[in-house]
Amino acid sequence: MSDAQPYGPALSSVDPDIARLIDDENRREHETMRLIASENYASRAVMEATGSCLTNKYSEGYARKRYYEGQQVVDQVEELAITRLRRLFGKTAAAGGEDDLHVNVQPYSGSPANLAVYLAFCQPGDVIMGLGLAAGGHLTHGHGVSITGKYFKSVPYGVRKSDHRIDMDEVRALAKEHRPKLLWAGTTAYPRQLDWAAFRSIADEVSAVLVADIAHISGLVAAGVHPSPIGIADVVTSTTHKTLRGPRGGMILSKKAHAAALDKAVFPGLQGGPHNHTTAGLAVAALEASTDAFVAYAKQVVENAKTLGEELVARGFAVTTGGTDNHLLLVDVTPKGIAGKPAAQALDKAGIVGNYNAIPFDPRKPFDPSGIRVGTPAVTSRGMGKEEMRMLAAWIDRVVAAPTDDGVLAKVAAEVKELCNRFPAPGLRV
Ligand code: DSN
Repeated sequence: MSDAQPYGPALSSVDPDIARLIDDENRREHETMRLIASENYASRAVMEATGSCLTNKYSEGYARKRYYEGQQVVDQVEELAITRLRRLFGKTAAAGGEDDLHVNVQPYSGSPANLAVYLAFCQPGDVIMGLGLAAGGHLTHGHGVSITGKYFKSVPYGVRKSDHRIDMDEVRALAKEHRPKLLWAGTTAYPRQLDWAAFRSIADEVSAVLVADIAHISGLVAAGVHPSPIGIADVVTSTTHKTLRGPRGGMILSKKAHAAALDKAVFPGLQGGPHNHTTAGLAVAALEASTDAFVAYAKQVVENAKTLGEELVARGFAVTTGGTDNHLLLVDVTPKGIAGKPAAQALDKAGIVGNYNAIPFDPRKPFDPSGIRVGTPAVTSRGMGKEEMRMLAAWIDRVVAAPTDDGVLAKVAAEVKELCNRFPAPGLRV
């Protein structure tokens, strides 16, 4: 069956334009150092599952309780994904293990997963708290431009000016003053570990629901490289495609007491039919993440980020908090006489793809900030290590020193491509 050719004409003959664009993207992903901290390379196995006939099936409801017939196979796919994720994350639990772990694999991505949490626990106007976007938080943790900042009363907490770390004393003081219904613990641009126990005790003091959003670090948590909030937070949300290296999707893991409310919030509260092809890809990713090879990968992600940080600091860059405990670095490039946006744009031309990013207390505007965010999940998936991180830091240094010199950018791009040719990326056609 798996050796059979798909029935019907190939994409390249039906739609040569899209086929060509996919080829172009395949080439771009192969030839560049991908440093966007939220990106990765899903394996060929994950992509095969994601690009399968499961995309054809509607399955509103949950396994064994659907609103459409024909669920003989899809129920098994969803149950297998859940079983694997409960095992994977259950073993990281501080308490309760997999026995007190409920998993919903249906959220379309991280933002819908987070919206489902609001729907399950909050009423419009309720107070919620999360790390402010400018300090490294996520839009859906209450930012003003997000529905979560419009429908709820958002009280953001920040990081300390002295060391750019989350100020748990401030979190406690704000929580006691504002009595949030929900307390978010989660980040998108924060290079340090989160203290789940400290968040738990603050949530308990004010009777808040504690939600850990581990979208960026779920692969590190699964591998035991970052402390786990499972068994500590009431609810844990995540995307599935970042360090976890699965398909583009979302999931919610919670204590069993919250299972019914969260399931109801995802469907029928927020979504229609689940994306079964994504669920299958997630099941494959959970299997892959349960291997020793994945644990070694996750350790190397952190090692690579540390090495890259040290090498950048040695070259005169300012790295917020002085380094990293996880997969990313927030780098203030202004000491090198350049702002974040032109630096990121010049690096992109040189085949080094990150994103410009505000640093905490950034004196510059969000569209033209002081920093860049770089992460090591994708380059580590290619098998790159310490030596390649040293080369990367040297290239970054050369590029920011000559951001408008097309000759320098082209030379670095050629060297980057040469290195990338030696490290084929999972899932890509070579
Ligand atoms: N867009 C993701 C990131 O880059 O961090 C967060 O959702």
